[in-house]
Amino acid sequence: MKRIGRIGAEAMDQVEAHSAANERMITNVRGGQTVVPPLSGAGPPMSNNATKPRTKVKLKTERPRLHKVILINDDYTPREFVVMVLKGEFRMNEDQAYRVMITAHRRGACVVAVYTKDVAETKAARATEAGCSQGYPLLFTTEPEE
Ligand code: TYC
Repeated sequence: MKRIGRIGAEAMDQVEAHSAANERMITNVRGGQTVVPPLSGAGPPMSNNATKPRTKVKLKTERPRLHKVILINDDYTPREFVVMVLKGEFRMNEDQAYRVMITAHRRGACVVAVYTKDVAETKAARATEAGCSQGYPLLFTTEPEE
């Protein structure tokens, strides 16, 4: 009985020690990190460094990359038709549409506008189809902006 009692007491000490540590751990869980703070004597009084995350997490929200719609010149599509398509698909007035058309005509290509990838591709496809449906080789392409 006496022997059993002594072993029992040791076992109880161990249980005490473990549960005390567990309790300290459980009460110090912060942001997924479990930190057991020093029991005493380390650091200035009331400093809570051990429970604070050591690194700041800066959340970055990146804006979606924009894509250019580019008008390509050709020798067949009538100027007025290009202007009409630009006005219809890209919300341009006569003046803006004419400038874009004449720039593509003179230089070979002209950036029409920038949009998110989806919108750019849809508008380029619709505008190209508008020419195609009338038998013109009018072409709008897209490419990501740097
Ligand atoms: N070059 C064409 C012409 O002279 C007009 C035109 C301009 C066609 C721009 C396409 O992207 C274009 N009729």
